[in-house]
Amino acid sequence: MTRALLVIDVQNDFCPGGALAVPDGDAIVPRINALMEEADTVILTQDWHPTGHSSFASSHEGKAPYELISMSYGDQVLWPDHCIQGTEGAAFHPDLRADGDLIIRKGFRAGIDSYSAFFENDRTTPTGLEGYLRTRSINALTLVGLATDFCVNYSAVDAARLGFDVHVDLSACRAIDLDGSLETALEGMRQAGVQIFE
Ligand code: VGL
Ligand code: ZN
Repeated sequence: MTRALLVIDVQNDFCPGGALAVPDGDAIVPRINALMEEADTVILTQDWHPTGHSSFASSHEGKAPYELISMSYGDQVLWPDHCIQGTEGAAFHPDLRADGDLIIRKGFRAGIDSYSAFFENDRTTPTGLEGYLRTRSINALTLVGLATDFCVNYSAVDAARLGFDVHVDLSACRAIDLDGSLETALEGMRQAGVQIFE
């Protein structure tokens, strides 16, 4: 098996002090750095939104962050403005050894969000990551990063559906946990065949 490490969205806006801070989000950085040192291939993702992105509550009259709206591609949680292209909030955490082999940016189309590293939230528009992995004969992935219940979850489930052998290392993940979303995510990942390590 040829395994790669997939580091999801370890960006300032998801860390304490950021626009969409995940509790304890920065605590995973040392562990991820150690995992990177051992990995043969490291892929990082970066949430990368234009201003006025449709996943921002501020783009919808009368809507507040964490409300749900219905988009053409399905339900969408509305978020505070975050990870705007080129801003400090969108940069990797300064202590992260962000020297991976590939950086995938996602969520850059104004009208659609992209939690997964593989597909936008319509679950069909590809990011190109699958092709990258296949052409390099990578068939196994270990996922770490932020947030467990959103971007890690969607990426892990898509990877498992695409036939990759998928591990999620929870010691190097942190969750947002909106209304039980962490439990739902863990259950969904297990059902998709993802192996979860505490
Ligand atoms: C994420 C919410 C909005 C994530 C990204 O990285 O989990 N969550 N954008
Ligand atoms: Zn986002």
